[in-house]
Amino acid sequence: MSATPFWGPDFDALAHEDPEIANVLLAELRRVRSGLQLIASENFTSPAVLATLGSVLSNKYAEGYPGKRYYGGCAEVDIAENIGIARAKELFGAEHANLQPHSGASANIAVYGAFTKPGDTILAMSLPHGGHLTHGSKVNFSGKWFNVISYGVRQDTELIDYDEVRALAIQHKPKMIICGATAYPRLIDFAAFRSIADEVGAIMMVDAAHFIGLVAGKAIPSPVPYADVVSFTTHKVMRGPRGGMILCKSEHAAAIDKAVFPMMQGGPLMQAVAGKAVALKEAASPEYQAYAKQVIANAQALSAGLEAEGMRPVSGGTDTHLALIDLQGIGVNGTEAEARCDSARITLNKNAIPYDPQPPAIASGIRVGTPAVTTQGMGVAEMKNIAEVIGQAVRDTDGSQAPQIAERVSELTSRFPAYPRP
Ligand code: DSN
Repeated sequence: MSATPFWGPDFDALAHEDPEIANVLLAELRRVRSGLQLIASENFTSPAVLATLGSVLSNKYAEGYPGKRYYGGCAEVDIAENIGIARAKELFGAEHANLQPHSGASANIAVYGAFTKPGDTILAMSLPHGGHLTHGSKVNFSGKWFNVISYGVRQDTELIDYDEVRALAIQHKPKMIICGATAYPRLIDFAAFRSIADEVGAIMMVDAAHFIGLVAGKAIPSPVPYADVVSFTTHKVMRGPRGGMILCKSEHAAAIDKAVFPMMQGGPLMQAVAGKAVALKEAASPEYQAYAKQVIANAQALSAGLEAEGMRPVSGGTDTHLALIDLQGIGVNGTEAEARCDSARITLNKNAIPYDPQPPAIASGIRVGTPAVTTQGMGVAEMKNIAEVIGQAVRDTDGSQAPQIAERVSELTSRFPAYPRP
């Protein structure tokens, strides 16, 4: 299909009209091309997805749902949203899909809105053990408006303590039980959560933001058959636009749709809804399935490589796209490690580890993820190199090694460029 007369992303127009912001775009492109992006929640979305995000769909108000909008002129965006909904249901085997949440946090607020009211009891994983802000943190709406009971991981295994989850559920009778995490490297036993939820009559919500891309690629088991509702973001392993999505059983469809709009949001971002549709098509391909498997193989190789460098993987390794690394054994904290890696153009984040003696702003660990480097085409051999350069960087107390480490990083990124030039 011809690109003309398409009115799409026009960098020259931006550079002419607003060189300051154009320079930010260029500098960010240079940054990601010249360094290693190991933030577990980031990825490089495809040019096709980027094209939808920079399109005229950004202009359209479309409050409501396809065929039931509060604005005229929605015929074209209806097509995009209907295609996206159909693709989501097909890819995940879901009974209902809502593509409108602006983000993962927005999706979660909508789930709370559909199933609970302020003051209700919620059972969710604690943030210091790998949960998420919206799972009951005191500084978040969830912790302020709900009676949150938290479960965590066992100190000896660093795995979710399902006995504790069950005991807390029986004791507190939560309205909703949430599973899903941001810094838990292992698979979650959805059948166990279903059984606990059934035992106490709770709604089972899975926040699958981190791992839904691995589910889409059929690389790990799906929560969809077990959960009442599954919320997630579309920009992590899934490689779509920044945004949220919700899947649920048919019986909850009306409640979820009403909670997303009009309870929690107004007009959807139709450029993002269309971008989600594109990403869902990409995620249904055999190439994406191979990618999802490689993401895990790479995370396992990176985790093992970091262990060989003297850093301890929490829970002994990973089944997913991320590893949580305890740095206490090498006498470095998470903040120091993050800054030292940054100086060598390795981007990762400090992260609390379970039972962390340090406050979250310092943290004893780092979290590394492989979605972005795998999109660049790197494999297990490169993960060994990356583990070595991280090992060098975190011990580089005075920054004297940074240029030499950055040189090794450049060697890798030049062989596997992000957004290669055509
Ligand atoms: N902030 C995201 C992450 O990095 O895991 C989760 O929302």
